Amino acid sequence: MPEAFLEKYLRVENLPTIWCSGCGLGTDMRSIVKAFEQCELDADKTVLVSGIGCSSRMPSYVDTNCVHTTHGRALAFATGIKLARPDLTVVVVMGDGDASAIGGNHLIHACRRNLDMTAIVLNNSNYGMTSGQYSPLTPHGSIGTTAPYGNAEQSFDLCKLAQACGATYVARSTTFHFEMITKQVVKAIKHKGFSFIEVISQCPTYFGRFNLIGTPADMLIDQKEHSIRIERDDGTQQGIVIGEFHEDTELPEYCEVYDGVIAKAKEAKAAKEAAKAG
Ligand SMILES: Cc1ncc(C[n+]2csc(CCOP(=O)(O)OP(=O)(O)O)c2C)c(N)n1
Ligand code: SF4
Repeated sequence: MPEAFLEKYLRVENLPTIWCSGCGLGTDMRSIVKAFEQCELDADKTVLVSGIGCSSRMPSYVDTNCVHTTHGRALAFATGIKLARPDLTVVVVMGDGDASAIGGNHLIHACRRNLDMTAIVLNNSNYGMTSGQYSPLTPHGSIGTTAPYGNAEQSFDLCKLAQACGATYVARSTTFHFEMITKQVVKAIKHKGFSFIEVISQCPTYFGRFNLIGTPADMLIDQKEHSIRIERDDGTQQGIVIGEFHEDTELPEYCEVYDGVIAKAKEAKAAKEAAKAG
């Protein structure tokens, strides 16, 4: 018998998921919908938007309004939804390839606009759905189908990018730290502005297997052992820094700024018409 919050926010009739055994995405989804429950979200006033990829299958299982869009374009769709209906809670889930490669430019501009939405990147270090090609977030030297002798490129810190581009809430967690995911998603949903969360998630089928990390449980232990909480990060250790990196509650939210622009345009039009009339 699933827990009550799962029945409330999941299409239980669509379970089990298509995700491989030991994939992090099931745990990530549970943590995300637990946050929905803690925020007491009205499912009819919530929209979950995704691109294409393993992680982007999440809207098939979440029982809110859902939009499964094109690869790399989830944030563009979400922007349209939020501008048309600012009253809705908009949450976007993307894969690392989706968000940082084909959708990288959308991410930059969504961050700088500070629209009130929550963007969650489920970073499994590769293109899972298309069988393990390297993505911009695949660690240097790792093996992938397109990097059989080791990834020659350097990966980069997506949280630092999001913060530099203007996201007003930025955090990172891992699937191992599943309660931290919920905590951060609650914070992000309640935050008025663009929230960005990266979750390091295991893909045992491709990334784990190619890189000989071991079982899915070994991958979770790896996440645990390589994580450094932001409070204990002195910059000298190698690993995944997790926690809340940035929160700005002062920067105005885009829909509100845009309402101001519309009001000014209407005033200018009325003044012009009045001047014309006499
Ligand atoms: C425009 C476009 N380009 C490429 C594809 C093929 N494609 C489908 S899923 C995917 C990769 C998904 O990887 P990622 O975004 O990291 O998500 P994951 O599957 O790892 O969760 C690609 C390249 C597509 N569907 N549409
Ligand atoms: S391919 Fe990887 S990311 Fe996709 S469902 Fe399987 S384990 Fe998960």
